Amino acid sequence: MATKPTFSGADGAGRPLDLNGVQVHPGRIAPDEQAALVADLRAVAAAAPFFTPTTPRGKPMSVRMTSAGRCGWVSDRAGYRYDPRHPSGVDWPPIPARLLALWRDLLPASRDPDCCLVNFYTEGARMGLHQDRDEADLTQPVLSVSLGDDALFRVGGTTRGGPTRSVWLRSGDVVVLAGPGRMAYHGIDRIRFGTSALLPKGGRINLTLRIVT
Ligand code: MD6
Ligand code: FE
Repeated sequence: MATKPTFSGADGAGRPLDLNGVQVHPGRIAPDEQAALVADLRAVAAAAPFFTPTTPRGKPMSVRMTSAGRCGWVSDRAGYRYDPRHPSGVDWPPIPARLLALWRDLLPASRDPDCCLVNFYTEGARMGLHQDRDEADLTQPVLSVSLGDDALFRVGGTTRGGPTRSVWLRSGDVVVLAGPGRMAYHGIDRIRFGTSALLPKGGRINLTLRIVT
């Protein structure tokens, strides 16, 4: 059973929204800061180019990925894991300072993240319902930033198959998975391609900051 999607800002811009313990902060990042983040990410992608991960069964994922920080997320025939290097063998570039500042602002009690995953969605890309559980300490929060086109974000509970709620994430929205929401199932059902002018060729970028080690 899924309820009708709401808009992230439906409760009034800036007021956090709670979906099964998952916090959505609508419009947390101002437009000029979003543009600066995109410039930071161009530098990340120049050092560590986007690649198409494959599932352990060999199926290419619809999302392209890269990472920044001490480790990055990779997936191939050997399985899902964090790895200290990009598939090409180079180190991942550092996490942009602007993202560390955002993390410290929203999560002052946590130590700094050591990994930033960068997911790129073009038209038709999606991400199936999943839990974030590849990190060593599952009590540490995960923070995500949405940039570019609108995305339909679905959040369930901590078991698969239960009721879910959906919300449209827009450019500049921040999502925090912490406390009771840390192990909630979540995913992206679809992208509304061309809804944002932030990325010149359209699409959506999602950044997730985590403490992996
Ligand atoms: C996405 N987000 O927004 C997918 N994971 O493209 C995630 O998988 C996610 O938004 C952990 C914490 C926050 C998230
Ligand atoms: Fe996730």
